[in-house]
Amino acid sequence: MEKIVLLGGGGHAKVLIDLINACGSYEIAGIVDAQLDVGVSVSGVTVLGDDRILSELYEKGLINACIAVGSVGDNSKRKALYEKVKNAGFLVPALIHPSAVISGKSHIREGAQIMAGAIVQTDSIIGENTIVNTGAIVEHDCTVGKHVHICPGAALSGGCLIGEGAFIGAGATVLQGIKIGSNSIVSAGAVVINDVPDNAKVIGVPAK
Ligand code: JB3
Repeated sequence: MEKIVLLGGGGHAKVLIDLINACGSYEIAGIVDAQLDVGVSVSGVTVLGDDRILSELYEKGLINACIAVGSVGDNSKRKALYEKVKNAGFLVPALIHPSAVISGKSHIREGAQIMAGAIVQTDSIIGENTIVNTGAIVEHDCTVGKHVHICPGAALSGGCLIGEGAFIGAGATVLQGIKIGSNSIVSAGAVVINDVPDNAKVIGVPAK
């Protein structure tokens, strides 16, 4: 079984450890995380060191990486880590929980993370390094860009366009055909009925 290293050893990492173990597709070699002591166990996975050891791991043949740092509002850290490991030659496989429902006509790009109970419907695209978190719904014909976070329980109706780096908060709803600009934030529980420009933040019902 191929090995994979996780970047980050916090709450998001624990969810991913559970996902990877449920999939049985990779053996988790360990975690790199500067804030955790070497040898500490996170959900049974050992901390190996910090990001400085990634090149050494790669040279030893560990070529798969997982961006296990989550995001709350700002996806730039995830984007930076993804680009860093890609530039170092790592593969960043898409990870899909076995309980997720993924249409055979959807497209899940490299590094995307589809958590337990999530649904991705037909003809939708999930961009590189994007999280579709627990129980989130991406309806038909959506295009979700790179480095996006669709938080737990959020729902995108049909035909939505989500820009790179956008953050769709927990339980938010985006109506049919709505465009959410890049790096914008839709707050938890918001109901979006109009397009949102780049770098904006909207809250409430209806979202403003
Ligand atoms: O809301 C949900 C369902 N999950 C949240 C997730 C999406 O984001 C979760 O509740 C948290 O809000 C957050 O999870 P995350 O990122 O695991 O948060 P935290 O528990 O703070 O752990 C982040 C870990 O990443 C810390 O141990 C940091 O030291 C580590 N970290 C930060 N920057 C890094 C880096 N690790 C590496 N390897 N490299 C970094 O640059």
